[in-house]
Amino acid sequence: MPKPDILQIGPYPAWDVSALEARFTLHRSFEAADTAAFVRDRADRVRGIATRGELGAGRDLIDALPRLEIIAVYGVGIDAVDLDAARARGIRVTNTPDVLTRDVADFGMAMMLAAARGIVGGDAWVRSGAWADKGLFPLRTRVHGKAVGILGLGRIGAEVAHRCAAFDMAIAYTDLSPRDVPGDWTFVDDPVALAARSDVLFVTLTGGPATRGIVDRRVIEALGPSGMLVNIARASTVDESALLDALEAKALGFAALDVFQGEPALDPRFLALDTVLLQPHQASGTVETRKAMGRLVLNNLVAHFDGRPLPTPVL
Ligand code: 8YV
Repeated sequence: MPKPDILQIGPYPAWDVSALEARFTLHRSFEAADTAAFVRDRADRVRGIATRGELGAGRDLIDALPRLEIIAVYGVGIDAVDLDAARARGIRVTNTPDVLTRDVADFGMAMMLAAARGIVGGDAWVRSGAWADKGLFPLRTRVHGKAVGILGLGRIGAEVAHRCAAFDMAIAYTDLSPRDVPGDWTFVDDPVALAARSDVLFVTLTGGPATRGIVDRRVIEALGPSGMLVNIARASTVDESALLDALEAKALGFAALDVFQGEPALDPRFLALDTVLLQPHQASGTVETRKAMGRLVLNNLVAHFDGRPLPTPVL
């Protein structure tokens, strides 16, 4: 049996590439000088797409592949996949839920702690000699005991909330409806009201049209000059120009961000601010989790082409 042809549209670690190549013929479109021509040349063969959460698969790509059967996403977010286009053609879609949840939550906590306590600036203070030259590092803000708001109490949001509980933070959350949670977690049905009562607001929403721009100017202003926004979800959930305006005007205290519109080419206005912590979309980026994500991509593709049930189907 010939190996099925898979279009790989973003980079994976070497261990995933070799595991995939043992079962499939990989066509690495992200390395091609002319991506459209590369895809066109293989359109009559490609039966699967292996993609990444932030890259997904848009309608143009799906339409360009008449033999496409499955899209395997290396990531939990499927907002960049055109699900309508896939559904209309009966194309299966898989993602990598659960395996990354706790790493993403850990990273959100690390961002909050680093931002509040000036960990990155403190390191620079030591390395630059400022400690010896200028003296003590400026005082920063406490985390424990503060009020945290969790915008989106899904798997990742709940893990963030449990971690915040261990830091004695008062927990409130907004979701479509109240969830089955510990008795001292408060449901707040409006994001503006959630932001107004929070010192730290975590964005843990799924991406996509339903959550686009939920963190708007009103939410950001309600969080206020001493508030901190932590986004470990998708940039689309935040009105980024309102966020930049508020940071520049000091109407928002701080933003710790792992995701950006148009990433990796983020808005240069971010770089001029000292009230941001900027991270390269790496919340799930541990060897352990990425290996588990890669295994799920492989296992979903293999199951599909073997005619077995998919381990983690979306469609
Ligand atoms: C990954 C993500 O960094 O899971 C997601 O949706 O955005 C991240 O975990 C990304 O998918 C890797 O491509």
